[in-house]
Order: sequence, then C-alpha cells, then structure tokens
Amino acid sequence: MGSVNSRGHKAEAQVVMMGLDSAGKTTLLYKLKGYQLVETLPTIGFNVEPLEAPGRMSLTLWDVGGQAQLRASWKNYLEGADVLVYVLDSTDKARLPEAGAELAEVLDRPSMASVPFLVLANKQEMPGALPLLEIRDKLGLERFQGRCWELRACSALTGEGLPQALQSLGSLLKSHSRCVSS
Ligand code: G3D
Repeated sequence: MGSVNSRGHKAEAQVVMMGLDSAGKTTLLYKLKGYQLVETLPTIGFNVEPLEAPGRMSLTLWDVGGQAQLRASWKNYLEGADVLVYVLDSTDKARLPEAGAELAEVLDRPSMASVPFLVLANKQEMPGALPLLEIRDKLGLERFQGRCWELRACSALTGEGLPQALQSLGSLLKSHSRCVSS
C-alpha cells in the first residue's frame, strides 16, 4: 500500500478508515473529497481516494467495507497504515458494543501498537446521538492512554466537524513517530 518518493520515504500518508457497515464511511469519504452527496451502496472490498489535508499533507484514504463477512480482511489493509480512522454511528446504541469490540481487536494487533487513531462519532446531527463522553466511556478508550488518539464528533451528512477531523488527522500524522504502545 502506498507510493514511495525518491528518498525512499512514503510520498503520501496512508489513512485507513474502518467501522461497522452503515457507520457512514463512504459518505464521509466523498464529503471530504467535496463531492455532492452520493447515494452509497454497501462497500464490497474498498473505496480509495487521494485527499489534501491542512498543511499541504497528501493522504490516501482507504474506505474499507464493514459488513461482518468482510471484517476478516481488515488486517490486509492495516499493513502500512499511518493512521487509522474508526467511524461510528453515534445513533446506533445497539451496535456500540460490537463496534467497540471490533475496534479493540484492530488496536490490539501488535502491528498497530504505534499507529495513531482517530475515532469519529458520526451522525451527530441526529436527535438522540450519543454524546462524546458517553461514547468514550462505552468504548473504553481510556485504556489507550499511552497511545496517540483523538475522538471527534462529526456529521458526514452536514459536514459539521469535518474540518476539525482533518486537523486531528494532520496532528496525529505528525505525532506518528512519537506514538508508543502502552
Ligand atoms: P458505510 O460506508 O459505513 O457502510 P454509508 O456507510 O456511507 O454507506 O452510510 C450509511 C447510511 O448512513 C446512508 O444512508 C448515509 O446517507 C447515512 N449517513 C452517513 N453519514 C451520515 C450522517 O452524518 N448523518 C446521517 N443522518 N446519516 C448519515 P442510507 O439511507 O442511504 O442507508
């Protein structure tokens, strides 16, 4: 995954986006690209798009399908990831434990120990969306204290919170070299 420049460094940061099906990953990807809202279909495999982040940072954003039968292939996308973006449907209280378990499984992989991650609590414009504090507690994010991570609220539908999410991505990428496992 990823291209290499003349000095042997990665020319673009590889951002892998995961989350359960219907969390809003594909909507988010195309909203970040500035496209008109698109009608999304369940992602079979992945979508991939180049993206410019603040600070003239070039990203390649991988949107990986989240249906249960596709999750076994997540590990293939994690190789070479510079940052993980994990998208949650903040209104889907019933599946929050499942979303948390899948996130923990990804983060507990030894290869992910130094990879920063951004959790995006999506669909925040919806009435009844869980607030960030509750999401943080329910996902048990406190246990990742020794690692580089951020939790942000957003709406892929309205675009609210997306500039801040991109800022977070930029700062997590800069912090990549000092991220250590707990
Ligand atoms: P996925 O790629 O994670 O599987 P999608 O999810 O991007 O396909 O989105 C799943 C559904 O959630 C879509 O609705 C999409 O419009 C909706 N959605 C995505 N982001 C938001 C958001 O921020 N707010 C709200 N209210 N809805 C959102 P449909 O109806 O097409 O299934």
